[in-house]
Amino acid sequence: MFHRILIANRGEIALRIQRACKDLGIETVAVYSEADRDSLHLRYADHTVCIGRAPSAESYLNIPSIIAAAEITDADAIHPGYGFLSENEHFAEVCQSCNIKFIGPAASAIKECGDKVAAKRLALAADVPTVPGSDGPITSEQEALEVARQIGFPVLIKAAAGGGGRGMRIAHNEPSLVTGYHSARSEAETAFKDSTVYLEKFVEKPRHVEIQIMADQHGNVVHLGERDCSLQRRHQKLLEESPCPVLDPETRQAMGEAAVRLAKTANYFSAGTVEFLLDQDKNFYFIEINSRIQVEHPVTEMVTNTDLIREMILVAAGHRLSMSQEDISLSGHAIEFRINAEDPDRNFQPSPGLIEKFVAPAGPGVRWDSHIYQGYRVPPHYDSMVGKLIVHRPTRKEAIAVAMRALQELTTEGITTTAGLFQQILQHSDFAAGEVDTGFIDRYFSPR
Ligand code: MV4
Repeated sequence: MFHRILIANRGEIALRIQRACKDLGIETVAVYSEADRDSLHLRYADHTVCIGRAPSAESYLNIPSIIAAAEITDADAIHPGYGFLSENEHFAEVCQSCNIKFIGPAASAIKECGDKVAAKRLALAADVPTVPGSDGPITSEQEALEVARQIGFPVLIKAAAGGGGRGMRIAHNEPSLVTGYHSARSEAETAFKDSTVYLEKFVEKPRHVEIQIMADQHGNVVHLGERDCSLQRRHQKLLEESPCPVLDPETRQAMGEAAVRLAKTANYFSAGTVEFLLDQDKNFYFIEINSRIQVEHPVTEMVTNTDLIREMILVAAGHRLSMSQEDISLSGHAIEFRINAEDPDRNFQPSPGLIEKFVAPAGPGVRWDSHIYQGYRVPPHYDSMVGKLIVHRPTRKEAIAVAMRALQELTTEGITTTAGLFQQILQHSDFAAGEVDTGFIDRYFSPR
């Protein structure tokens, strides 16, 4: 087993990984930027190393600094968390060549998942349903028009290096397809230095349902049910829940098995997420694989009674999965609320600053994953998430009731958060009925 793990991240996930390390009896190294000197994850770490200035590019994305920190402190593994270097195949390779275990999938798997066209080919090879479309890169206006005539409008033009909605264009007719083809390519070239695009039929009002998988280095793969992440604003998830309120057991099993087939075809190990679109007729289509632990992993931990970070560490050390598919069952309903330091009444403008008064939510059915405390100053340099409230109860209705109570308990004076918005959402009749698709927030909660 590892002796000492360096956590190449900040905020709540740095703390979450540190807790898993402590529970396993593994020492931790916290790295931090100059803006994070007062961060909670430093206080509990066995070793701390400053890796650079406030901007991420000079600290949490600075590969030489992070590797040097691992070498100085004699860490034998690095957990990247989510964001930052977590899906950087080059970083995974550098770790390997420095004899430091990267706690995540193989660099080759990160690369394959990062290329949406390659990932879609994998899905086709694994007999996993995909959205009708080009099944490969589109290289000319002519080709785009031919595919669109075959599958019918509306279509989506997507960047192969994209994900999270960047470099995406919708086209309802041939002229807008030609325009969209060129603008998607140039946006992708600017954003990713890769102008490769592909084409898909546009699925109307889909739900975003993703399957959590976990795999070891001995070929064992399990799925841990789904998360419904349909409640998003501009491709930013606001809340996630498990199970999906509208998924029947047969579809759940079919999606789970599809995700496992895909992971096996890719020789994937570690934690991963297979994203699907669920259409209004309950058909599911593969869209992307995320080769990292995700922000929303706690909802899966709550309903499956597992510790995914612990499992990731064990699997990276070469252990076999601690569970088989038969051991995994879903119990109750969990919802996660991303508490962001943002003002929903000012177009979600960031609201960093000093937290003058803080009280954490607690009590039955409540989990609070956060790095903030009274007197902490939320720095303006990073993403605005200051905590995750996770509720878990036997039924969705009870989970919503506990969430209302917990959101009222949460006190963060000095900064504005999204907690108030969630109280409004929870009272919406469509949400209570589980009737949300990816357009819900823009329909009801965005200023026009
Ligand atoms: C789609 C789609 C409809 N049809 N693909 C957005 C980000 C990326 N992960 C995939 N996305 C979508 N792909 C087809 N063929 C609609 C979306 C989409 C979306 C997906 C999940 C959650 C929120 C969304 C908001 C807008 C569009």
